[in-house]
Amino acid sequence: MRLSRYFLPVLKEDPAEAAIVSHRYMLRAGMIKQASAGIYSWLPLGFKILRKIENIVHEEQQKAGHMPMLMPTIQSADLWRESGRYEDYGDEMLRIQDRHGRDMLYGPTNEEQITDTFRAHVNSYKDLPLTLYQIQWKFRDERRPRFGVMRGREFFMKDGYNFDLTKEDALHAYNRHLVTYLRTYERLGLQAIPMRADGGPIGGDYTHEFLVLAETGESEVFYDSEVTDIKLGNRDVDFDDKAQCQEILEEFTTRYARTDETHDEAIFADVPEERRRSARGIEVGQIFYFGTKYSESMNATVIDENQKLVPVHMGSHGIGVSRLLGAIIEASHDDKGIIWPEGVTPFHCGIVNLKQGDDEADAACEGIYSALTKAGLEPLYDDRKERAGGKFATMDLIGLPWRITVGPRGLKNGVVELTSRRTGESEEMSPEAAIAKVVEIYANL
Ligand code: 5CA
Repeated sequence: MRLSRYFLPVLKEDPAEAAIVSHRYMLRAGMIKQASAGIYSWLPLGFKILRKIENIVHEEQQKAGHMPMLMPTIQSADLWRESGRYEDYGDEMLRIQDRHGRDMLYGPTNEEQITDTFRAHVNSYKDLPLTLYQIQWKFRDERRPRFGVMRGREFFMKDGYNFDLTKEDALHAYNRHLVTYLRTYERLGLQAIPMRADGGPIGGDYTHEFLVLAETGESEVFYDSEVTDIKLGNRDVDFDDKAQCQEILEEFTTRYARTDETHDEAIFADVPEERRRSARGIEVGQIFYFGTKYSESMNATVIDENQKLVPVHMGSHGIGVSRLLGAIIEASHDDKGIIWPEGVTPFHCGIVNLKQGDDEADAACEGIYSALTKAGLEPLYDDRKERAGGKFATMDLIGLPWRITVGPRGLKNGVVELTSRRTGESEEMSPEAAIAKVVEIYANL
């Protein structure tokens, strides 16, 4: 992409309404535009990152055998009356009437809708286990939408639902989700710690939230500092192996880590004092096992091996996909702007031409641009007739992890400059060497 043709409405000034850094940078970098309180348009740069995160979420779900589908955003109130949640959900639910006076709602989550799909098509234990998921917009009429995409009213969520014959199988589905979530967050360059939490309006008392530690987080959390040393890494996981998934769950959840909803001072006191931490965190996901809560009220039953009709065991599992953009920025930025991890960066490498219009500099930039493109990467070439300072400021703000700077002076010596956004370190090398290095960085991801 050439910046001269891209829609990147960068703001020079800090927007007054943005109280935290991620919101400020998302507005300044032209990623989002507020449409109304807690509701945003996603401009090309923001949309590109949203799609990248979405793709990583899809990949990790499908590795575990979970099947993507898509449900509507507008749901019938009658389904929610069956489960009893139509009244229970309260003011967060956006209630709508259609032209025939029928009660509808904009889905804040989809347990009822998926249970209705399940009961229409599945009757036998032979069709289990089954895990379906979607990535779809949700609406919750939050009392205090704030911090941009962090607490939106309209937001993008991955929501997955498992259907199992037994509690044991459903807990295996829970463990599978825990493992896929850990992997997903690690690929996004985040450490998200699973913590015991509260079921809230979804229900169930067995639930973990995934928290990214950040001062601006909305949740108060308490944990044993040892939990921050554990990584999933690239270990091989067999998602059919119940014992292995259970072991991973235990590895990540045995040490004390709880949100304030379930925090227990007496148990926390058993953690050695030097490892006791309290901090703030951003909730980027939550997994639930709630047994037969929905299947009983909505008659989602199957015939078991003994020809007996039994309600299925269920859980639901959510990732805040749009919130993740904010969480990544909170975890990865400096005073000049965003620093995208390589796994989600909107463009792989920036190319800055210090003297647009200089034949040699233009030709070198074009050469780098086409070589990176041919290697399957997406560079962003700042080909505007701007001053170098302005070009650097834009690149730093939008946070591409790598930048190649090309100018007539360097070219005289046969070199360009390759700069890491994270460390700020620059290295001079031939254009070919810079291209090869960038290609190698992404090949190793
Ligand atoms: N049905 C379950 C799991 S599919 C569910 O709705 N869980 S949830 O309520 O915990 O939401 C899942 C994730 O969505 C949360 O962990 C959070 O990361 C994200 N989320 C929730 N509310 C908002 C909001 N107002 N703005 C942005 N993201 C949100």
